[in-house]
Amino acid sequence: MTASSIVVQLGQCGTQLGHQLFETIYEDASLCPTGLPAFENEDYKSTSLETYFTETSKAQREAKSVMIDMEQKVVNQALQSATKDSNWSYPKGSQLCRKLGSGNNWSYGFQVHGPRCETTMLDLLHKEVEKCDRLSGFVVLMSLAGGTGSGLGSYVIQLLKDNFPNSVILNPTVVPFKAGEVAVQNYNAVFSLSSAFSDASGSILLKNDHLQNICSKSLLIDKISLSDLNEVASHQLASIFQPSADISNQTGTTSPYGNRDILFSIIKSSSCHSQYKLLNLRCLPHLAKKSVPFSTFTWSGLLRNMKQMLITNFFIDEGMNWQTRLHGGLPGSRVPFKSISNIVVLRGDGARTQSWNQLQDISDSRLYTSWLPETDRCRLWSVNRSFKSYEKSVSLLSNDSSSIEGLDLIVRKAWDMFSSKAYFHQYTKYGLEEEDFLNAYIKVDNVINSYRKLAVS
Ligand SMILES: Nc1nc2c(ncn2[C@@H]2O[C@H](COP(=O)(O)OP(=O)(O)OP(=O)(O)O)[C@@H](O)[C@H]2O)c(=O)[nH]1
Ligand SMILES: [Mg+2]
Repeated sequence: MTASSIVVQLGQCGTQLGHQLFETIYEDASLCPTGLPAFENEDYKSTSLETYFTETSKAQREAKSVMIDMEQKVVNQALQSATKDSNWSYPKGSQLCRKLGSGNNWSYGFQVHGPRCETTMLDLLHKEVEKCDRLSGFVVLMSLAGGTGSGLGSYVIQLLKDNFPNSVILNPTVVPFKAGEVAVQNYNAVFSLSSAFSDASGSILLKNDHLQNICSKSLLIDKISLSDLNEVASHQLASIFQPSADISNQTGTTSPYGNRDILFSIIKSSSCHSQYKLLNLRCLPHLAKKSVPFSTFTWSGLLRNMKQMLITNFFIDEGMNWQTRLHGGLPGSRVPFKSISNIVVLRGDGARTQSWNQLQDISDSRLYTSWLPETDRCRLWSVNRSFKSYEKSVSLLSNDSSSIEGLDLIVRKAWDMFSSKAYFHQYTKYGLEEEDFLNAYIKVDNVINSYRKLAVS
């Protein structure tokens, strides 16, 4: 039986990104690609829709969603857009709004809105869970920088852990632009990361800087909007969330969509555990819509570029240093980090007949820490169905240390502010204490250091 995933959309960013994610999943599920047997396509469609949508008594689809923002505007926009433009809708009464946001203050979201909204939030979550015959877990979407998504989001993740202890909590979270729009974004990010490291099963970091780079360099968009960033992020998330089969140990003779408990499969195959829960997502190709019909790709070409993105720590296949090699590269072009695990997802014609030796070094033992058994390091998931309009695509979900420099910068900036007690009172006035700041720093720092040690393991 297919296990359901409930998407919890928090704050402006989580609400908007979640809306786009449902759109992307629904759109992809509804396509009828040529060259695929009709029964396989039907199976793909029903597996996808059963995971993320409930079928109503009128045979319509409702997103498995709980939407929480303390301001109404963005939630209303999402509800209206689903009514007007989509073939699916949100469940009635599965949204929670108040009159006032959290003013970009994690402390307000966590300490004030959290306890006030706890009963209602739990009610909404239980109601959605009761609709599922079998639950895989929760996808909690939010940004690290604001107040509601980050603060109330941390509170919700804690609630989920306490109330649904056997469910996966996957936390794709948007990392703010480095240049930053919000003075206190680094405080908020440290508190939310610390909470996610304690209570979530895994966090996928979606960096606004990377999303913007893809929009400008690969999709050739001139004036980039938040909705452009969300399209890229949703495309990437859906590329791992949509049905596929793990063919790591066989040659593809079993059910084409073996991963029927997708969140569990992601967490298990990423080898997430207490100090290692940071996941990075890369996807190829990203192309301007008008170029898609004129582009052809080979599996070996896509995998070669993906491998180079991995070892050069790039999130786009342009401007990489091709001198960086796993072995025998130029001096100074050493691969800078190690992975705990990688999931490679292939979608498109011939994907199920690809095998390990075509993975182009992504499974090379030099990329991995030595303490994890070889069989747990790299998984190959595939499906012979094109994804959205791409005839072939490759995604890579890595549990690796490639994000720690960026996180370290966030921690150092937050620490500098803390040392001079900048904006400190805005947090303490809602009940946080100096010790809470220190504990959050220590938690995030410990995780960064654990990943750093991988490089020498
Ligand atoms: N990718 C992406 N980033 C967004 C979006 N909306 C906001 N952000 C980013 O999220 C951060 C601000 O968080 P918001 O989600 O707006 O804040 P909030 O959770 O609503 O919290 P409050 O408004 O303080 O109550 C900034 O880093 C923005 O760049 C979005 O739709 N997509
Ligand atoms: Mg807001």
